Order: sequence, then C-alpha cells, then structure tokens
Amino acid sequence: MMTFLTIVAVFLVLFVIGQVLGVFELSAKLRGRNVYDVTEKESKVQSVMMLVFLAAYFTFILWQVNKWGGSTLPVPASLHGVTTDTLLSITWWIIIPMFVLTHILLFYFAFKYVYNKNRRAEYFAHSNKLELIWTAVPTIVLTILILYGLNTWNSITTPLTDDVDHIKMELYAKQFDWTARYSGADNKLGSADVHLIDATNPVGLDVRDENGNDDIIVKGEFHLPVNVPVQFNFRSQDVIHSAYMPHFRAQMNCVPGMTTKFKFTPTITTAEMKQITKNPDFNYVLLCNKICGAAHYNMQMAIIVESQEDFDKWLAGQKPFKAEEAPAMEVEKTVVEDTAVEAVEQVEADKAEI
Ligand SMILES: [Cu+2]
Repeated sequence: MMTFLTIVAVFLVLFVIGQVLGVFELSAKLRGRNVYDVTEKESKVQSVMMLVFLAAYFTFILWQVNKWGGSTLPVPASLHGVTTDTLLSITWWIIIPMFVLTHILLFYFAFKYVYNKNRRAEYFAHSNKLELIWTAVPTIVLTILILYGLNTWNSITTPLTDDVDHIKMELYAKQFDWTARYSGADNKLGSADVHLIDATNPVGLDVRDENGNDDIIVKGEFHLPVNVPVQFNFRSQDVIHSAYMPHFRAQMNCVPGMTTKFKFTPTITTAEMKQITKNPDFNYVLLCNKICGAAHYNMQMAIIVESQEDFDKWLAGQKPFKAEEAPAMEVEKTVVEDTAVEAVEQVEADKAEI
C-alpha cells in the first residue's frame, strides 16, 4: 500500500511540475515572447547548474564509497582469487581516472563554452593525428586487458588432471537447497541420473556404478582442507542455479541436463578468516546466484575450511552413501537396493524406447 501511495505521489508531483511549466509558457506567450528562444541569462544559469551538478554528482559518489566501501569482500581465500582481484584492481585503476577526467571535462566545458553572442566557434572538421590517438590508445589498453583476462579465465577453468593431487566433489542444486557429494577413497564420483532420485537417493546415484559405493553425501555444510585443490562438478535437478562462493571468488552455473566444472584451492582456514575479518561469527558460504524461485534467497550452505587433519577427521565421521542403509536395517537395505536397481532398469528401458 505504501509503495502504491509513493508511486501515486511521484506521479502527482510530476503532473504539478508539468502544469507549472505550462503556466510559464502561457505567460511568456501573453508577453509576446517566443517560448523556444533561450535568453543569455537562462544559458548562464544552466551553465552554472552544470558545475553544481558536477559537484553534487562526485559528492554523492564519495558518500557511497564511504558508506558502502567497507562492505566489500575480505581478502581472497583462494589461490586464483588473488589473480582475479589483481585483474579487477587494474581495471579499476584504468576506469576510475578516465571516469573522473571525462566527467569533469564534460560538465566544465558546458560551463566554459556557454553561449556568448560575441564568440565565434572555430571550424575544425578533421585531424588524422587525433583520430589515430583516440583509436589506438583504447585499442591497445583493451587488448592487453582482454588477453590478460582470457588467460586468467582459461587457467582458472581448465579442469584438474589426475596427476595433480586433488579432491573431486560435486555440488548438487535443487529448489531450494544444496547437496555436496565427495568422491570418497577412490576419488571417483559415481555416475548419477536425475531419474533415479527418490527419498533415499537425493542426487540420483546409479547403484550399479561401483565408483559411487564410497561416495559421501552431506547436507547443511561441507568441509574443505586448506591448500588442497578441489575440482567441483555442478549439476542441477530442476532449473538453472548458480553456485557462488564469493570469498573464494568462485561462481559457476548449475544447468539441468549437464555437468559444469570449476576448481579452486582454498588458502585461508575459517579460523584464520575469523581473525582477518575480526568477526567471530564469520563463515564461508555457498550461495545461489541465480534468481531460481521463491526461496532462492535462502539457498545456501556453510563451507568450513580447516587443516588436512581436521578435514580427515570430519570426513571419517561421514557415512558413505550405500552404508546409510546400515546392516541393522538389512531387510530395508535390500528393498531399497532392489527398488534402486528397478529404477535404473526402468530408466534404461525408457531411454531405449526414446
Ligand atoms: Cu537457486
């Protein structure tokens, strides 16, 4: 209701301004003056307004930097994050001086070269030298930036190969939560299919694939050892989500029907980051960065970065997927597995029909 009233109020104010301007035009006409003629005095007022706007504009920008500048992300907590932050800083250092300079010139020139009936504009049609300078300089600067950016992007997104010691894991997205899956001792993720998802199989693991036997599925939070590269696979069950881990400068879309990849090496533990940010409640977080539905805002998972020792301890306390239907529930386990195998067969049959 408040929003509606605000919109109505804004429209009314605009309407009143329009009417007042109409009155001015009418009174000018009555005095026999052409309303489209701009007097020298009016031009002068406008030129001074340009300077006032310039000052107000930069004051507003500085106020924003002062107010929100402290809300930016802390130091990058991943190896590649340092490079992407450097790339961003270089871009800022080029853009900000250009932005300030061009805006000062834009508004100052409007003030300085205000209409003056005694001044004649100089006729200046073309200069090859100037054309060359303002084409070549931006071209060289942008080419360097783009090449540096592409090179950085390629080195970040190239998947890790098996000759590098790393952890392989999956982040599975669905409306509206995340599930993490570790590849277990064999460091191989078992294959999975969305058609196999049921109450006991949240990511649709194919029980016939032995690589999946030791896969560990966790919810709520997932842990990573510090200074160990992690290769993430991303999948989505329903719509496009985006796995966003801002403190690690990592983001990748999760697209239904395909597996996307991203890798990074965490370099700062959660405990260290609590000290760096002077925030005892600090926690790394995985967020969804695509507006994917009503509860999108709440689609998050905590990430704990710790020493290899603590990580191993934590992982040892998690049960592999197949062991979740523990021996004590032998009968139920058989039923669950039979159902799962039937589901796999059904999916295969469906595929064959298609
Ligand atoms: Cu989402």
